[in-house]
Amino acid sequence: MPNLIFYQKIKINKGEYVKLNIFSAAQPSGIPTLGNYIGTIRSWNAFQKNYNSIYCIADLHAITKRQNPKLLLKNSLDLLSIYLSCDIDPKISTIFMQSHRPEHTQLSWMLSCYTYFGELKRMVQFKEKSKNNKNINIGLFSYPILMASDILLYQTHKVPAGLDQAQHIELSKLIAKRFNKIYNSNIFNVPELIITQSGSRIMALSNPKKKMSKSDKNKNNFISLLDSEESIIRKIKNAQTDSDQPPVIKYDVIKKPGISNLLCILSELTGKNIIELETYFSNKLYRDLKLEVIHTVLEHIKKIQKKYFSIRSKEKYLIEILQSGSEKAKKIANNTLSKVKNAIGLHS
Ligand code: AQP
Repeated sequence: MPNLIFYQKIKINKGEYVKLNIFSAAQPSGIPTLGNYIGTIRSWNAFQKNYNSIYCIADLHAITKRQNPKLLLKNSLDLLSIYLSCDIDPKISTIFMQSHRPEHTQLSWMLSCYTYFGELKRMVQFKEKSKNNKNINIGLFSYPILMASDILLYQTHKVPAGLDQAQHIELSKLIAKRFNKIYNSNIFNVPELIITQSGSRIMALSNPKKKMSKSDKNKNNFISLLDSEESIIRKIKNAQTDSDQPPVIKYDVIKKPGISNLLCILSELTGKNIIELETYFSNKLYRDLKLEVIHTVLEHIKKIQKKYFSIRSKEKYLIEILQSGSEKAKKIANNTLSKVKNAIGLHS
């Protein structure tokens, strides 16, 4: 985790320090990819030591795409097991399922009355996800408001997420500031995005101009954290590069997107910076770069998988984690929601 900037504490009155709040989430829309891992999940374990950490399984976000009803709970427990295998400790962090806390959808409705149509229309992720999609539902469109609600409910200071979420986090900040200003209050903390230094947008292996996504129909485009060793080797060996002669291993996302993606993966996982890697691979072949990426990816994924399979079989334990996480989340969520309702003039 050498690439992350840490802001550990906040100063409050009379020299007393308190921990900052972190919120992050992933959707149970499939097994997380190497992109999800590098972009965010990998950092959560280190954050939990220094922050009040809240990690959510965003099942309500996942239903913006049709999910198999028989698989949604299974996928959520798979995702929880991945969190635990990445060393998120439920005794330290709050881990819960989004749909278990009704405050998220309640706040989302309220905040949708403070968000403008034009603001949502500008969201790049909506444009990308609605392309070639016959099911362009309103949930897909208003997704960023639910995400803002997730973040703002927990008085979040920092949101570790991939660069693809930057625009959504900017919107969350805008909504928080707008709400605070209208009611002349500090009801919401204004959150900040934390990203890794190299930008942490891992691209699809066979098409490095688009993002690596767990629900990509072409399975060769992503490495799932539960892929077999053979399949990881095959996917990386077949990753798109280019036909430069002699081969040039240089970071250039426009002219060399495939090579840049492999360098980015390697840099993120080893902590070595891109320039260092370029120097190391000068005069080497693309094959050499791929072998190094394979070796490094396997090292990380094998560790996760070793823990995953022993945790995943303990279903009762997993359900208990979610129940107790939901109770912990409830206290903070209720507190914020009451303040919002009071400010608006809604009384129970
Ligand atoms: N390719 C990526 N590179 C770096 N970070 C990424 N993230 C997603 N893809 C990449 C980050 O992973 C976190 C969890 O993402 P998510 O599950 O909430 O949803 P997503 O961003 O829509 O991820 P996918 O894999 O593309 O899911 P599907 O295919 O279901 O839409 C976020 O912090 C995200 O930034």
